[in-house]
Amino acid sequence: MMVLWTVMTATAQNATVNPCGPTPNANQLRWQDMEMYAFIHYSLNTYTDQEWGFGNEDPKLFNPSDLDCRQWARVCKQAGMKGIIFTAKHHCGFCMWPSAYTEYSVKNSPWKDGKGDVVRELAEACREEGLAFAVYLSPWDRNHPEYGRPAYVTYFRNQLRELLTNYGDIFEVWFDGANGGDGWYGGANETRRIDGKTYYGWAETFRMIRELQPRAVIWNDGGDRGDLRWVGTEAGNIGETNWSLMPSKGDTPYQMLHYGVEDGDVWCPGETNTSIRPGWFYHDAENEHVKSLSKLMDTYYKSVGRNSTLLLNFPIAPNGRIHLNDSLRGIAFKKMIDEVFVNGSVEFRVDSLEFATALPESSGTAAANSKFYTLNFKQPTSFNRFLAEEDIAQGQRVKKFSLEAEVDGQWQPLKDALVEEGDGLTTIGHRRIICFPTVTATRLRFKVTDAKCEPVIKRLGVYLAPELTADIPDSGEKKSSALHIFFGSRMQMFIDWDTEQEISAFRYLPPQNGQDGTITHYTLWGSTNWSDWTKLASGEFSNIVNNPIWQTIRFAPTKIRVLRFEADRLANGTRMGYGDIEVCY
Ligand code: FUL
Repeated sequence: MMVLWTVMTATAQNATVNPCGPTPNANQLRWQDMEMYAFIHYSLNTYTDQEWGFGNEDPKLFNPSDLDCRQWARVCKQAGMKGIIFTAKHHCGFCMWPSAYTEYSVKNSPWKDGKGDVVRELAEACREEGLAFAVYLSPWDRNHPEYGRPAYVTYFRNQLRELLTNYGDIFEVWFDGANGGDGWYGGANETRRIDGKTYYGWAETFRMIRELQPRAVIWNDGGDRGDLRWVGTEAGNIGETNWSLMPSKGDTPYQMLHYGVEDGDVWCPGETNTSIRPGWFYHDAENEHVKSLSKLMDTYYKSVGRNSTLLLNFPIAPNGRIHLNDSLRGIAFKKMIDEVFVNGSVEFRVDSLEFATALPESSGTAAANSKFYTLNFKQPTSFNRFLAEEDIAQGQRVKKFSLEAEVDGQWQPLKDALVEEGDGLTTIGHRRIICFPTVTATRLRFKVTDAKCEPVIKRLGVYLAPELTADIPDSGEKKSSALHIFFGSRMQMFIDWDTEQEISAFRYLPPQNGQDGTITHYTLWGSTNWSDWTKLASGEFSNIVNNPIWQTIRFAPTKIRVLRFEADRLANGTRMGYGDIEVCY
């Protein structure tokens, strides 16, 4: 009897719950529509070649020769970014604005004789360029003596109040979840552990943000649920099944962050954050590793194309500007997005059928929760991208769909080529983009086969994206990952192929974290059979220790199946090392 009562009570309560699931609020809708916005990482780390400062770095190191926030804003705008989130304070605690609550800020740097304020300059530059502005304020502070104690939380909120009152509208507040433990902490030089969920008193901090910046969204992964969530990785992708829902309480393991939760009880969409280069901060050694256009497009499809926003980081170089390699690549990225989604747009006429009969009998889904669209092309038309958007103001309703192209009178199923398992045709949300090899078809069928309740499809699109050719410099990932490399001895490396290759150059990047294993003198051999070896080149890598950049050895094009690279002399250490290797064909 008791059990029955409980069930009945639950049903009665559920009757008031929206069967289509939670919906976004106005701030979340506005934020989602921004689609892409930039992160800017800039701090003392830029001058110490670090990713995380310890908190004892000298403020005098901050002295850019040419700091130009307008250049940042212009580059970001041309790269298609709708706003900028700035690291006002990173983990090292150094404040990029002259906070009244600490001496550890730009006011004690030589830049502008201590009278400068990077946050102000950037907020103004964003306003001039029509970009939204936002702040990253690291909760972890490796400089502050009181970190870990209640006094620091007051300090943190005081700083937040400065940022939220003195710099105009803020569209997002970003609280990094990292709490590494050790730090300088006013000279204590110790490890301090806190509980990220309870220490910072998020509820009170959120209340303050709502009061001071009622239109801002809150990013948080360290405690109370914010308005949006991290996606569990900084690699630049979110799950192909990405629900903008989360449980309102409890821990958020990777699976939840990456895929969202279909039955979550709060709207908490994913924001995909990644950097245009390997690190978040600028490092000279990464100038050749700015992500390729194909990598950036892949990131776009795996973030914006998967119901997420993209937060793309541009680090600032020591001179105070975005490096040319990053700005050119960022601008090329936006051009390529337009090339696909503006110039590559394919015309069609759509027939929509809210069908009962057309439903596959096996689906078992209520007809009202299914929809069936046929996209008709005037003549056989080539395309390789499909886009669908739900009206998320009414919730994220679609669970599953199918796609079929009519090629030479035959219907062929299409699948998402960017997923490894299954067809990837799950959930839509704000925007879903499906990539597949080019097909030439007369019609395309899009069926919503399962949904929480009646799907509300806002937009459909079909596009022909250009092939990204190999001559677009690829970096971000190691070039050597495409090679089969193994060592014959401490001073001898082999690279072999299944078939003969005509090669014309060999490139060597020395180890980037110190000199150990850096080769100063080399000999390069080639063979087609492992027994007869031809010397391709030998010589010296000049100045490689002081300037450990890519070295290129060119020679007459030669057909080989195996390459032998010998270290004749090392700068340091007893074993040859490398940062990366490339072979040019
Ligand atoms: C991480 C931080 O530790 C990195 O330094 C960077 O700021 C990134 C955006 O978030 O958790």
